Amino acid sequence: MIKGKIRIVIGALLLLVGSSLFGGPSKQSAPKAKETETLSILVYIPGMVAGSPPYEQLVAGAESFAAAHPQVKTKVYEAGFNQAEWEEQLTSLVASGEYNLVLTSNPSLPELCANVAKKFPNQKFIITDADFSGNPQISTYLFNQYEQSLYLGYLAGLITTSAMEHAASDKRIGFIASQEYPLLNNHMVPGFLAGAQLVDPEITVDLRIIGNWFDANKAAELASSMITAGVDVFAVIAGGAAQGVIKTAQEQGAYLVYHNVNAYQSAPGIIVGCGVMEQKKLVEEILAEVQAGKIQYGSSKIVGVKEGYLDFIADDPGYTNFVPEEIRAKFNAFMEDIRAGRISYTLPRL
Ligand code: RBF
Repeated sequence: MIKGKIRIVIGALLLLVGSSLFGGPSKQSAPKAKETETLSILVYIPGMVAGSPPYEQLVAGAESFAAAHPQVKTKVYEAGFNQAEWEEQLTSLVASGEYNLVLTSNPSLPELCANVAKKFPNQKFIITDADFSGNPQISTYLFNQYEQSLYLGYLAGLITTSAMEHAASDKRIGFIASQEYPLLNNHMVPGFLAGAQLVDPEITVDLRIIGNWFDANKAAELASSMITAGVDVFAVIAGGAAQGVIKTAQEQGAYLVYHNVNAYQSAPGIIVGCGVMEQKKLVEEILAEVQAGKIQYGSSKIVGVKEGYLDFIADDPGYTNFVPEEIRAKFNAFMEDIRAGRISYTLPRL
């Protein structure tokens, strides 16, 4: 008994000594030099923040990091929806020389940043939701959207073949997107179809393009004509325009499975499955690495479910109250297989 206690005390002492030796919390340890330097970050939003979950989370991550680190300053710049102006806007912001780092997010940004980088060889760029390597000024992080689309497609497949209230008999699910780009065409739509076809190979995906990231009326019209054509479950990647799809689904009776964010409460019984993309967490971690001087430029990293940056929200009443037990059991088992790496697939090239 006493021997046991002595062991515990010695163990605790060793832990204390160890933690101060190996950089654990200790009153004497001075902050690392890097952490006292000012870090000025331009959070460059290619669009508008409101209504776009990836951008809302990008800003939230940068601002929460800055709030916890007084020497970190952030400036959020909303570039708006005219993509033809983005490069010029970014060039003049970088030309001010005010920012140590440009932090931005979307798959079209690497080429644009590479062009700006050529003119400003000391400027560093971090781009999430993008895949680009080989430029020593740029670091990228890609969410595995094939994987998220695969499991949301599997849920859509279970629903479209079910007896749920709004399920139709056509085995047709829908994907409404703002514009076509490689991540959408090569990862998200194929993943969504592949997931649904794991349930039933006869399921097809009806893909429609809005043409911009803000027109909710156009999105609503597309959704309406798709429902008439037999679509009963939608995925939507459309920023603020997604509201039009949600409204039409509520009015005419159809379901949505939602990428990236918990949206159950905005349409209970209609939005019946939500994925999550941990962009806020990723940004906080990246900025900690930047500040510690550990960030690798020139490289690209892909993150998904296994790494803890994508998942599905299965404990929300928007899911548990509206999706029948039988479907949830099948879907939850599939999600477990995804988490454990038991679902094999080849990630298509972008
Ligand atoms: N997603 C949004 O939520 N809002 C946007 O305004 C937006 N604009 C985009 C513009 C371009 C040119 C591209 C390629 C993607 C855009 N995305 C936008 C998509 C976003 O970056 C991401 O790929 C999807 O949301 C899937 O996670």
